[in-house]
Amino acid sequence: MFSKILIANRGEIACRIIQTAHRMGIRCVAVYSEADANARHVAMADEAFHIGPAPSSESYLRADKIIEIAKQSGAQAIHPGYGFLSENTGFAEACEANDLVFIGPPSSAIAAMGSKSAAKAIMEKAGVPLVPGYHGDDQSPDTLRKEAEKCGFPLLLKAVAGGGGKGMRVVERMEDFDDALAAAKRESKNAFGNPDMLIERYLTQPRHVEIQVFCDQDGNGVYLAERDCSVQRRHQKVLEEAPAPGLSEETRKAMGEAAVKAAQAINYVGAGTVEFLYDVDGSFFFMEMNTRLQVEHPVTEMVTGQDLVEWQLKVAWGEPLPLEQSQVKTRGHALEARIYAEDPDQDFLPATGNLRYLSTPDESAHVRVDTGVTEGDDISIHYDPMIAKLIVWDETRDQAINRMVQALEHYRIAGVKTNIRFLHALADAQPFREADLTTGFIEDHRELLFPKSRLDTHKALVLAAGFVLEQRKSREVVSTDPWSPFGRQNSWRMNSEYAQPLQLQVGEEIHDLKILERDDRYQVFVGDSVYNLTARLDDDYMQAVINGHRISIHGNLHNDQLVLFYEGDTFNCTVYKESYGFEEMAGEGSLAAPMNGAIVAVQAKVGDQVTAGQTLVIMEAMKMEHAIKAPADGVVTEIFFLEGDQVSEGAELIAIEVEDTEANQEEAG
Ligand code: MV4
Repeated sequence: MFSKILIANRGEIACRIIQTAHRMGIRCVAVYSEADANARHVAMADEAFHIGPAPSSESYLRADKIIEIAKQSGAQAIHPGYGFLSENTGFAEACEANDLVFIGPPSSAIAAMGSKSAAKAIMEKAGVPLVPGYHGDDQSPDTLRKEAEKCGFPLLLKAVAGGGGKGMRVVERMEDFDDALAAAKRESKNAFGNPDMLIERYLTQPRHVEIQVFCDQDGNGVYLAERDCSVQRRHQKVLEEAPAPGLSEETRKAMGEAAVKAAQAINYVGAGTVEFLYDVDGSFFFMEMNTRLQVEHPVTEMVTGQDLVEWQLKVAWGEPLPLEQSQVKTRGHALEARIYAEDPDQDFLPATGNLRYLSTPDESAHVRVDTGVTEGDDISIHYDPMIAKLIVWDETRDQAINRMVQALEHYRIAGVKTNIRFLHALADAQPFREADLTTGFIEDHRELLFPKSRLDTHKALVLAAGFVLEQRKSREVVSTDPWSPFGRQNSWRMNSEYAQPLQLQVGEEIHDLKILERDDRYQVFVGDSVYNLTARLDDDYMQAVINGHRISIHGNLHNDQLVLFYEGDTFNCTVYKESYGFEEMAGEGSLAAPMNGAIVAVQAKVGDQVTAGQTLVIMEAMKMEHAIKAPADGVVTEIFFLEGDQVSEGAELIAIEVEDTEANQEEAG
């Protein structure tokens, strides 16, 4: 077996590969870009080499540098992971030319699947079912028109050079064909430098079912069950599972055998995936072959009990396949959810930021977390926004779904927007439980996937108040002067009892709360309602009782940003400075940027008299505007930024000299 390999990748897949390699006693060399100097994959590796600046084109795609490092470090093989150089024929060849084993198929097999029409021709010859249509070289409009008539409508024009959903166009009737063809050719010429098209009958309700195949260097091949990856968004997989619900044993076997034939037709070696369109009537058709280990491979591992990276290493070393077909067994059901840094409420706009709080579900035989990040890491614009893969297993699909729902509730992230709540709604949606799967699942069930919060606003505000007060108490510095009015920072006089105001901003809305505290019990006034609250905070875990209803939640308060986690949902609010205490407000006031963003407007100038709550600056971050308000009455003494400037979280924006007025005294002390 190899004694040392290089991993030409980053993130979760680099970590995943290192984990198995280490278990097998293999040393691992990592490579990293400037942005990844402290990344988890670098920390896990035995040694690591810096390969360039953050952009992948200057780092993880630098085949030349990577090969040089492999040779210099004494690595015998390179594992490319997925993405980056994994399906690059030039890289596979360069490895070979430098006496390095490429842990993947021969470059000829990668090349054979590069063209859709060539791939279809190979598959047709091998007897793998194809969607009826045309994949010939004659691209004259007349021929294509005749083929379209033969195929029938609706049909799909696919770019020969396309892939992953790019360069496709549905044509509903012959009258539209000429225009659609011209447009599709133009697009494909621009996008891929090749205008050639193939024609297929358009399946309107297909599922994406793919077979995991493996071949060794002696030409033996097996399939390791299938995965259903129908739940996608813009050709990005979101939820994957194994086995595919409702697939008959005969179909599974036929599909598996077709996939092995497909792989053997191109002299495949290693891990590969043959994707099929699976139609409502149970028929299936070859779609594409992916010549790499895939993101969703863990669901196959969970149901087969096999380690696919171990298989890859063994096959690359020249060993035969660990199992024969008859020995491949599956048990139970596995699901994988991809946790992305993105904002589902803003059309899944990729999100960036710092993972200031990260708590993952406990791992067990039922729950697995594949990730490349740790708390405190930045999610940058440079790479794929996937934060982690959450994988669960149980005896039945229904139980596995329950596991997934629960595990998502235990996956807590603050600092970066994620799709966790969306995944929670998806996994818990009735049509998903009923395995009503098609590639249109997300579009067809939008109304279920963006649910209203499970917490009513008042309860959330009361919990937020409890969290803020309890955390403040736990961090309170006891004043050395027993007579100081600040000996208890959180005490204010109101109606002759000790009370304090607390301002919480949720979205655009500011909520003014008043809190009375007596013997470790609080009375929280929100609007016209009063809530009795007791709360106990243990680090990030709060047990609260609100009017007799016990609620246990986790939370994170960082500067003035509070996030509460509740049943897979988050409640976010800004805690206003003035409630921090008079001491902090006295003399020089300050206003800090609550997040990275741009200054959109400055609504005050030096010397202005401003009043508490008045908007002074408007910031924009992630396409949302945020008002920065005066914490107290005072005079603006300095403005540190201009409109249009970019500022980072915590940067002081404006200085205010707070007046020692009646109003401020009333507010604060
Ligand atoms: C299709 C199809 C319907 N009919 N081909 C999309 C990605 C590319 N690999 C092939 N794709 C499709 N090909 C025929 N003849 C529907 C899709 C398709 C799809 C396939 C799998 C998963 C998600 C999808 C989403 C939209 C369309």
